[in-house]
Amino acid sequence: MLTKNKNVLNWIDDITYLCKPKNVVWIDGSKKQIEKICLDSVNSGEISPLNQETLPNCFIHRTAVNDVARVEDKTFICTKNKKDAGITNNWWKSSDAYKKLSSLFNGVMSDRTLYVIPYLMGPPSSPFSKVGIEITDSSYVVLNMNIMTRIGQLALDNLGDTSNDFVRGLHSKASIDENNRYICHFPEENTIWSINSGYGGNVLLGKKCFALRIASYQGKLESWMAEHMLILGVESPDGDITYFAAAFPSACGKTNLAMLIPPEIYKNKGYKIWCVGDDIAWLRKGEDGRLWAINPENGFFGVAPGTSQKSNPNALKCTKSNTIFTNVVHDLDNNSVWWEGMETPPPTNALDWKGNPWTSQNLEKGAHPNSRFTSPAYNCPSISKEFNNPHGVPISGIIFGGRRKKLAPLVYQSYDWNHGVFIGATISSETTAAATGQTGIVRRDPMAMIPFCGYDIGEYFSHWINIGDSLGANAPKIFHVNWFRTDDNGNFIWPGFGENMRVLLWILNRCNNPDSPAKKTPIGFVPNIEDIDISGLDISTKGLTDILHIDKDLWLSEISSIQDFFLSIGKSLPIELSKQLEDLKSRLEE
Ligand code: OXD
Ligand code: MN
Repeated sequence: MLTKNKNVLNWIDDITYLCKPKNVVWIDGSKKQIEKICLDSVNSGEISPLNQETLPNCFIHRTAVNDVARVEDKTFICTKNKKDAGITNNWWKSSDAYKKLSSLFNGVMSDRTLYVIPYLMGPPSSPFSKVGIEITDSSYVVLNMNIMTRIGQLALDNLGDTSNDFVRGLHSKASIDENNRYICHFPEENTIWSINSGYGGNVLLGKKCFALRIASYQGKLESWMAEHMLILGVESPDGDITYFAAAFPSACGKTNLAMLIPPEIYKNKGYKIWCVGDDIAWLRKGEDGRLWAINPENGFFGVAPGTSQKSNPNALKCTKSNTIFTNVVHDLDNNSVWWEGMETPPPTNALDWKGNPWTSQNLEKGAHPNSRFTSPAYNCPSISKEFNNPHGVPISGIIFGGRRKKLAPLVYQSYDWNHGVFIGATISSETTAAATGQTGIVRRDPMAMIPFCGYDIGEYFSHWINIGDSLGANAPKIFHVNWFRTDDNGNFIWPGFGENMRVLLWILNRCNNPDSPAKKTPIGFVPNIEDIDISGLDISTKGLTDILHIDKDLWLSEISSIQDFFLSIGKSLPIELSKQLEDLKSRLEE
């Protein structure tokens, strides 16, 4: 037995009674056990081994064709009262959800193994870290959780013999029936039930389900924050490292920024970028009064298409060993993988993500646009030395980002914390062709948390304001970036990728030296043209002037769109944010 903890054992007994598995396997986290589960998964066809010389310990998996992404319309926050879920979540009364899902889970594992996966989110013995236990009938989930979290005995040791503070996650693939697919969160009971999916975001319960939805609610109760943020450190030539956390809606290049490699001219001066995390940050006030952050995960669940030597060489390196690929192209000649956006030519003898013979002549894409790699954090060449530090890293700046063709300038800084909360609360992106049929629609995605905030979004904004109050003068500075401004022909003006380093350096200076240059504008502090180094770049001074320009008329029309969004939130919208909106309006009208 791995634990004496009665809270754990009684719960496992209850779930075993409900799901009636053929047998029960506790995951201890040992190499030997994982190797055996890998072998069993290969034998059952769940995964296939890739070329073990070029891609050691790498495997490929295909999900069901109807099961390739997070299902937001089937994702529920289940509470006693509707108002506690707020307007941005699907709500289900918790007693009704348990009733429906209990009938679906009843006997669902009768011909299967039930795996018990104890896991730890965060470094061992860290005040930030939390324990979860996931019960699943999927060996693919076991193998992915082994990469994404710290699993096994160490998690139970962190929990101890008496604590009841662990998240109870139950998952079954059942029959992958999309009509009975439900991803249910019960924040009031630290519980997650997920059924009829095998896709990562719905079934690796430590990630979005626990580390964001449940954790955001825990954070509100316990005075900390769970955010959809990357964490990176910028090392200056003198060896000082300044840390930032950054939130972007999907398809805005979060993993690319987290693993950025500085352009030659900065590398030669001695600048380095260290990656602490690419998706989730848990933040809390430290003993020194500053805001500290950890990455609760232990790996990357990255989108494969578009990951290339140009966009993200470090991510590409992450995928060279100990990686599970899901829904990518299987190159049969080399027994390796390929996806759209890779620089190497497409394979000529290959299977697409559905398992059908495929060549690049085919009209359909070979890899699913949401195909993924699951790679351990230690594979990342730029992983931070502080990755496992139980105290985390001190955050000097928070960066929000969106995708707007004309509105938001390349970068700007808020006047203060509450103004920064307003900027985060009103993050917006124009939809891309890849995401929906209709392009250019403006979507609000506050703090990039729309699909992930486990409670009422207005209360979540109040929580942000309260955290700022408690940090006072130690609060990180808050910025907004937009890499996506276009010229009159619709071409991106800013080169992006590694060159975003140039913007990070302005941000860095603003954090470390309050007198560093900036221009005060109605929307916040914006760099002067000469404050962003464009030497060696294919961008003119006019181009830079354009992307730093603030078009007052556009901003005034944005005000009414923000007003509509705020109205939709209802009574829980904090007064501080309505005040920020009024102040912005009057500054623009001045
Ligand atoms: C992710 C997401 O998978 O945000 O990280 O959807
Ligand atoms: Mn994400």
